[in-house]
Amino acid sequence: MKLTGVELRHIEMPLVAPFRTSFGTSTSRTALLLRVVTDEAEGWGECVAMADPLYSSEYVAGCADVLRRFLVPALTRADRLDANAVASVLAPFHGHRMAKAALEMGVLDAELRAEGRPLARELGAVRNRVACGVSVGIMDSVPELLDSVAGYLDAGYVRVKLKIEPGWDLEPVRAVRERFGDDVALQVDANTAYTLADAHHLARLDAYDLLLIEQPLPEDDLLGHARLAREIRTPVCLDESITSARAAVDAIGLGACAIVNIKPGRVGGYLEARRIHDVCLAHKVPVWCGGMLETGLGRAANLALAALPGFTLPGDTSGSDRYYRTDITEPFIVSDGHLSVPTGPGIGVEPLAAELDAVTRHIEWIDPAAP
Ligand code: OSB
Ligand code: MG
Repeated sequence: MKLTGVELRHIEMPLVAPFRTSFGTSTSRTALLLRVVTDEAEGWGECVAMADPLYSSEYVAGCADVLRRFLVPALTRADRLDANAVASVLAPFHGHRMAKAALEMGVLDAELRAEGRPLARELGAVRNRVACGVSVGIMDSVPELLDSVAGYLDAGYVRVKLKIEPGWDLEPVRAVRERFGDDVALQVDANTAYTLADAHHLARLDAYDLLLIEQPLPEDDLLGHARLAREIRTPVCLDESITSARAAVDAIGLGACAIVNIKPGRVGGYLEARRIHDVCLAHKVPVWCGGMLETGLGRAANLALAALPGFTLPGDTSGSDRYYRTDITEPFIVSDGHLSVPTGPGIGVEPLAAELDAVTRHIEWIDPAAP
């Protein structure tokens, strides 16, 4: 396969409700989509970076820059391109995992479409549907949170994740337990908002029988997580810290986590995500698929990944209507608490032309022949 060029689409999609985390509030999703054009087929990639570098160091405009300046030109110079080679061709460029993941996703989708093979089968899926959890943002008040959680439970979500930060942790967790009972599968995500000095405070969450606490401490603080894990009973799960399969092995070896959230964008792509799955399975560490408020394109690919055998916990991949009034693909609809894994070639879905155009702010053709 030979790369002909890449169309970068800068999109903006309004969220159905503001989404607040410990690092900020989003009212719309700004993202980059890549239409990867090869001599054999076209594929779609979605870049999960957000408009601002608040979740991690990457951000939309930075991803667009590194893609047009370095990543796409490097791939274009490779004359026999396949998805398995993308990461090694891009390896000389440090970091920029979300940008690399988007490009690899597009190449993988093109290659699989050319061969008529579904991504789920390629990755090693063992399920045709995936259990859905939902990530619930920080709210202005507890009653507002309870209304929101009630709606998601009514919609069939099988697991609830509450975003927490200092000042919004014990109280919302206690209220959700009191209102909905001990049977609700409940977990929390701090997005790095605490320090080890908060260990005593976080130990008070032990009373609520949570499935896990996600990323309480800074991204680079593996030792801190290992120490915290010895002071609390709630299992520690890492998100931001797990940037590669090597980071996962280190974190598990240090006792920094008992569970891993796998996000393909954060780790440089679906192929590295599968390697993380494999090492976690070998260490008997359960994994689940995280989310980055993806469009239907990223959602389709995440479902393929979440169908692998080690994904034994419900993930954050929710139905389209939890995020967007109108998705850019046929909407994903939660049924009986599950989403179906796409079965068509590649990621198995296509953008709907009118819906895609309606959210497109800018289109840029990265011409590999340009100097
Ligand atoms: O930390 O898991 C996170 C969304 C954006 C950035 C980071 C995170 C999240 C979520 C929502 O929790 C996941 C989703 O529903 O896509
Ligand atoms: Mg998280």
